[in-house]
Amino acid sequence: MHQSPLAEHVGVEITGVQMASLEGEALDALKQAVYRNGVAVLRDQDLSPEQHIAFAKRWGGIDVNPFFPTNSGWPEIAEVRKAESQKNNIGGGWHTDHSFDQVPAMGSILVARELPPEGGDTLFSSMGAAYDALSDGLKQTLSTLRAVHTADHIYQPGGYYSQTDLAGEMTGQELSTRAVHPVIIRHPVTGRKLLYVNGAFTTHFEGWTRAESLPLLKYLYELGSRDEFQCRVQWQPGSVAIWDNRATWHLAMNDYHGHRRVMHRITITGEPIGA
Ligand SMILES: O=C(O)CCC(=O)C(=O)O
Ligand SMILES: [Fe+2]
Repeated sequence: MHQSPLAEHVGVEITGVQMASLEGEALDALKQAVYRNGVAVLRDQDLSPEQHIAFAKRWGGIDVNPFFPTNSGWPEIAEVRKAESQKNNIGGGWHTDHSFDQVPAMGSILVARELPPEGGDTLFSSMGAAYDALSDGLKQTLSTLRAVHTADHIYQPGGYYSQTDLAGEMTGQELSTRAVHPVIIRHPVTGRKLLYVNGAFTTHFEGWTRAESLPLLKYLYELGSRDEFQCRVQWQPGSVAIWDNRATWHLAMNDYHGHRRVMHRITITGEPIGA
């Protein structure tokens, strides 16, 4: 297995690996690469949906996302799709998946299925680097805070995603999501300290009003999205990205209007997170 960094703080490209047959020590090495680099990109994988599911099961449990269309034909696979006629995309703002769950998903395995002729890259940002860049004073203050996360404003009828491909799935759905997490968490495997708020799902600090929380949250959202903490994944047919939701944010670029893009996502079960 050969690893080469995608950027200074986040992302690694891995070659010399076929995921379909990966197990044992080689699988453990790939897991470590994901935990330490936040996201790993593997090229030329030619993974069938069945192999995608089997790989995810070898990694750990699968979280089936109740919000996404499962019209890929496999209930374990969420189809992340933008049609030619759509304007908004899924994941178009900086976020980390499932932070609104009290035990958030570990991460996802995203397989490129249909790509636009150009564009449609995915950006990742390092929450370890964002934490490290804080002053000692702000680190200290944030270490005493917890934040509330919800997805109700996004997934409920009339929410932001009603303009994406998820719309049909969401109609009439009564969903309420809420979790409270420390603002600074420790990575459950590496022990690295990480900033754990995100602009999509974190609404306020526990015990603070939203108005009081917003200025500081906005500062943290700006910090976390600085160019120097990012890497860019350019998809090719056969590309697969595996990311860690605790260690990174991600953003799907929405710069290919008029073209279709289809990705297959499997979300891997996580473990309790804490300070
Ligand atoms: O389509 C992408 O590149 C990523 C979309 C996203 O946010 C996700 O699958 O979690
Ligand atoms: Fe996402």
